[in-house]
Amino acid sequence: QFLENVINHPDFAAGTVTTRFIDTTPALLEFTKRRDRASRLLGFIGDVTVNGHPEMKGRKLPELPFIKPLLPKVDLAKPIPTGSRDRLRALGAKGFAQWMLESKPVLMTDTTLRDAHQSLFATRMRTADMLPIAPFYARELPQLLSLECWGGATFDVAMRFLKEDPWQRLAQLREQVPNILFQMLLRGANGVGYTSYADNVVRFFVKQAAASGIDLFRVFDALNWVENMRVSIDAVLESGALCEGAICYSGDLFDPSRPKYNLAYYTGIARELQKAGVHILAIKDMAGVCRPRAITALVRALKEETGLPVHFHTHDTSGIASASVLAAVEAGCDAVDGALDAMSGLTSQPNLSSMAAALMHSERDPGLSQHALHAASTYFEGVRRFYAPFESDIRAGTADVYRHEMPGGQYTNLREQARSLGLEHRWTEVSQAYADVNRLFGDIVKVTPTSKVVGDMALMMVANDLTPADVENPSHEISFPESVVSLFKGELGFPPDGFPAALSRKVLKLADGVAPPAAYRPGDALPPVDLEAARAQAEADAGMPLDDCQLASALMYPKVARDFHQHLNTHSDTSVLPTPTFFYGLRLQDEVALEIDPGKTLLVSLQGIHDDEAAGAVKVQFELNGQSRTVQVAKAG
Ligand code: 3PY
Ligand code: ZN
Repeated sequence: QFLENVINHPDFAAGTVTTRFIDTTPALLEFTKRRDRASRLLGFIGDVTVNGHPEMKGRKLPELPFIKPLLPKVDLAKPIPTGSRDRLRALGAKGFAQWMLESKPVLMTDTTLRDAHQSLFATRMRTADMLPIAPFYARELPQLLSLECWGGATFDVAMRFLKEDPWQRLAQLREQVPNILFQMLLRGANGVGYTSYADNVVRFFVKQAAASGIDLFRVFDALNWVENMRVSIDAVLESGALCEGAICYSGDLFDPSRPKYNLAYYTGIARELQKAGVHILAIKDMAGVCRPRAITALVRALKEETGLPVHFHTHDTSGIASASVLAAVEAGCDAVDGALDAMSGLTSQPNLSSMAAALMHSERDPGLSQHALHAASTYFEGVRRFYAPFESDIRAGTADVYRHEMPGGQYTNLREQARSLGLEHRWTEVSQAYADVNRLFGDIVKVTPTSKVVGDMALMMVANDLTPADVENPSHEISFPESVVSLFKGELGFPPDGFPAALSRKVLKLADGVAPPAAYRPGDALPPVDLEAARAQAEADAGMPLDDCQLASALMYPKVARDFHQHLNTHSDTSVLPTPTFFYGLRLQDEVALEIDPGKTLLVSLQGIHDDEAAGAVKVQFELNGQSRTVQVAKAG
């Protein structure tokens, strides 16, 4: 092919080339590189077609082919209207917060691209399904406060399971949506991971995220410990982005039997966050247990106490979360979260479009086009079908959430973990164990990563048929999950009242009378990471040079990033595959167009599959841009 390129090149044909022709005509090599990428992609598609996608193993496959998601028409020639991002640029972060306070219309954040799919189908939405609708958002929904599209579990899942680069997703979305704020969820000292990171790693990560296009950081701490949020808050403030300090909601404001989570608890945190310099307060109701009466009291109290704008986030696991959102709006809440119809409800956010409709013609009408919301939702209705195997089989809201208090974003992931341990049929026991573990741990805030620790312990108890009494019994030997030991050592920080002393002693194997660790900030115990040494190591692992964003990935998830880079080396960038091809391969005569570089498209169709019994392999025959190509695929055992 390379020789063919040389021969066919117009300069060569015209006889005007010198001996430096190859060196000075990089397009020749580009073509060869592209061809190499094409072979690697065909290898990947062939493998998935013959052996299935490893992620689909044991799952119920949907009916194929899919109906193509209905993409609303968008006039790309139409100028992009100004939006919240332009306003932030004009006013700066403090001015923007002031504008939020003055805005009569309630401001709305659409979580479809982050929390909604995290909470409905284990964070599996691929970039390929986000990009096509992005220009529509920019042109038809510029009144949105923000698009929550990054952070939380999306960072890890993108690399680990979807084999795509979260930074590339951010850059590609940013290119399409220059006018609406991009919002991310940052787990404070835990970054976008499940452990505590050195302060300089957290700072480095925030710096890259802000430089790559995040405008609004929602920062929380899994134990509501503001001291542990300070490094990330400072890094966000330094970047010039909007800093939203989140208060995680637990318990019930009006339950006299659980006075720990009373109004004074929340207003105290709000005051500390304000002192730390946040521009906005978020009430982060990760499980969806904040009842309408509670949110009314909370919004009023937080606004009165701090004068900061308040942003309410909840989940619809109970089926009645929109009542709380509307109550929040009524109480003067400045901004609220929701997800587009097709991506709302159940463990996801309540329905943004319906809430917007409910507020129409009121003083707080958010001014969003119902027509545009509906069109965008119709697109996601089609997209969601691709991910059916990742959905859990819940059909209705349930008041049970008030008992187990499992975050919506964790629900489908924990069910996934239960499935992989063969415990899915014992899900009711798992959710009861989850509530039991919370009580054993001293009624803690449960949100990533503390919720993962509670989930790990619950799974362990069910797998080993352990009761809460067994766990508490000092003479019943138990092998606690590593994450539980780490929690009790304080590696994720400490709740204000500490962990229960007796259980701490048991988990940490301390002798009677020995005091459990006193509170300390985990970041103080972690030496700064030598970033350039880490880059050298990560580059050696990856077998390629890494930029600052890729280094940030490797700092958060060394092994996941290494595996991801190996995937890139083997298969090239599979994020260019349409989702049905990525997860389900091709069927005979299926044809897909893969844009591997801007304007460079490969047309691939499947022509035949032939068993080569003797070789224990399968020959998969494709047509690639009109030419026949065969790849040999080893048959999985
Ligand atoms: C996350 O940290 O991923 C969450 O969604 C917490 O609610
Ligand atoms: Zn959430």
